Amino acid sequence: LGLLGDLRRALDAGDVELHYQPKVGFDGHVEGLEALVRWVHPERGRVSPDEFIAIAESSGLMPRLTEYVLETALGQVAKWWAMGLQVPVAVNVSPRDVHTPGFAGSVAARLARHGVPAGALQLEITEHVLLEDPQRAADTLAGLTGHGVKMSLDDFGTGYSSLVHLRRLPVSELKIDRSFVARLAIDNEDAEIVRCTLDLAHSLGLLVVAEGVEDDETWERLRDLGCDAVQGWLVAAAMPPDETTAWLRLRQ
Ligand code: G
Ligand code: G
Ligand code: MN
Ligand code: NA
Repeated sequence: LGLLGDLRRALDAGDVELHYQPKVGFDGHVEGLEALVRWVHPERGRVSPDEFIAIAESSGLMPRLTEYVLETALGQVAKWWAMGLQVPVAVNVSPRDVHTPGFAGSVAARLARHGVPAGALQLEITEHVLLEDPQRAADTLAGLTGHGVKMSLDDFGTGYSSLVHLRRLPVSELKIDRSFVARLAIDNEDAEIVRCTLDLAHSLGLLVVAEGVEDDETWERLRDLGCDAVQGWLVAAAMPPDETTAWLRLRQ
């Protein structure tokens, strides 16, 4: 209970940070960055996003958190674009956000206010977005892509998406969940799941990002399987904004 009030106050005070984790192609090209929220509680220290996001979801604070993350990320994107570091930034949004009336319009208004082109923003959604009201979700996603915002399907493989749903959704990227990527090099079944997911996604014209790549062998297997990009500690963990700026400069 105390944690909810503390989180609300931290959002009001601007004490919640965003770190940024790169997505890179196999030639080293930076495809984008994912914003990941970080909160250091004054007494408890670092609180896991899994913990406080669950609290925000169940308490109705999620819209406020998403608004905060979008504002902070777009402010940062505007700075990077002004510096010539023109890399798209992905923001995670919850299923609840996508079902909030007016969400697509509010994102478009925020982009305009920050003077950021829509192509600089990507939104990552999980398959769970489809559970509640698939038609409403599809309508909101169509609204967002209509404004030029790119959609990415996160944690793929952990939910209940059928091929039918995937085909109907206006997403341009699919992220294979790290639970399948982690043991790819040693587990034949996981390797087969990744191979099939790549086939499916490519046949639908989607770009595929593998999450949680930690070693060279996994990187090589993914490259050989025709994966498009990777994200993981092998490349970089999520970094604070200044460190991300330095990292991007080195890559240019
Ligand atoms: O690195 P990590 O511990 O950051 O993230 C844990 C989980 O929290 C992941 O499932 C990630 O997608 C989610 N997450 C991180 N940042 C955000 C955010 O800003 N919004 C939402 N909705 N989820 C986030
Ligand atoms: O659900 P989502 O994919 O948004 O979650 C991203 C989470 O995965 C974040 O918590 C991030 O810190 C974590 N993560 C990113 N790269 C790696 C990695 O290479 N290994 C592991 N174990 N976790 C990672
Ligand atoms: Mn994500
Ligand atoms: Na994710």
